[in-house]
Amino acid sequence: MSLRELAARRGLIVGSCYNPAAFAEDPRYGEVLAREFNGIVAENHMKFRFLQPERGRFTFEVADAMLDFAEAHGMMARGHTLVWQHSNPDWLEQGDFTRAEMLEIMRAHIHAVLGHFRGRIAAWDVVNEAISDDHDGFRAKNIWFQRVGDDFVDHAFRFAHEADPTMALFYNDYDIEWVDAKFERTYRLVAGMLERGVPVHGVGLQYHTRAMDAPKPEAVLKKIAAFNALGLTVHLTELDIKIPTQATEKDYREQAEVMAGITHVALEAKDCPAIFFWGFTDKYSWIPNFTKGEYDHTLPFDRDYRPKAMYEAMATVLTGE
Ligand code: 9MR
Repeated sequence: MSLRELAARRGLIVGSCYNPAAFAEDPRYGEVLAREFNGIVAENHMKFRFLQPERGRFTFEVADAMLDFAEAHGMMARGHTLVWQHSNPDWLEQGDFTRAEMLEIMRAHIHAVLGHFRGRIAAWDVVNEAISDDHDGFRAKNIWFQRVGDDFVDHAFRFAHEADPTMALFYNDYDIEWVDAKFERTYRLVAGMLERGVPVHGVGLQYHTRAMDAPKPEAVLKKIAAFNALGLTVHLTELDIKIPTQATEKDYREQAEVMAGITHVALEAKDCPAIFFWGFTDKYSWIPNFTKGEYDHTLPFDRDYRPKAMYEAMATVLTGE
């Protein structure tokens, strides 16, 4: 049985990000993606610079083609991402805009994008990676924070809710599952939003992790329970599990154990119905490049689309054995 069949029987979505170049150049990519996964998210092509390369000119074609594929194969789609400090077009980065103009750009972008994809996407990462790693509050370098101020996140969620009141709206970030300070900052952010009546419905834990020091399942369960107690759902949104490029059998085994633990977390948590990998084949992972060759082999399939031990570990836990 495929991962998606096993997951569906447990009420879970198991998804992957989508790379249109890989899809175009390698027929096995689409075959395995459709066979094994019931969830999809654009790795890059729903980011601001791809959707609105010039002010007021929107390019939806690549994302639409991905959604056609998703619908043909009964896959749930996540939207990633509306407001972020990276992957913005030059006109936005370099433009000399006032606070009022920035808010109007944010509003117009969110309305156009949510309007265009209405009915085809189940959940949006409205704001991505806004929280600082080393101090309370937002990242100093974020253009939205710099030009709008502390309330930019509230505005983004309000615009998104206005544009599509049925949409599940997520705050998405890395290390929430791992670093206590980042979890606490995220918790304070979303709890504050709820107190202010800002429409937020979920938190995305990206879960870019390393096998050697992955967070303990019990600790992650506690963090998810805290968000669930606020009435928020949790998705694991960008999972990959790094092991050294020169990996040993032991590294693969350790990786499989981490994968089993994460699958248990999603099954046991009150409300954590989705695990999305950041890719599914090691052939197209961002990690080797990003870590300058130090880490690799982060995903359930190897470069020849052979399922690895971490795939089997997930399947076993989903089977309930
Ligand atoms: O994997 C993505 C890579 O191809 C892009 O160059 C990069 C910049 O847009 O974004 C990567 O995806 C990131 C995701 O959007 C947000 N969380 C971290 C991911 C890895 O950097």
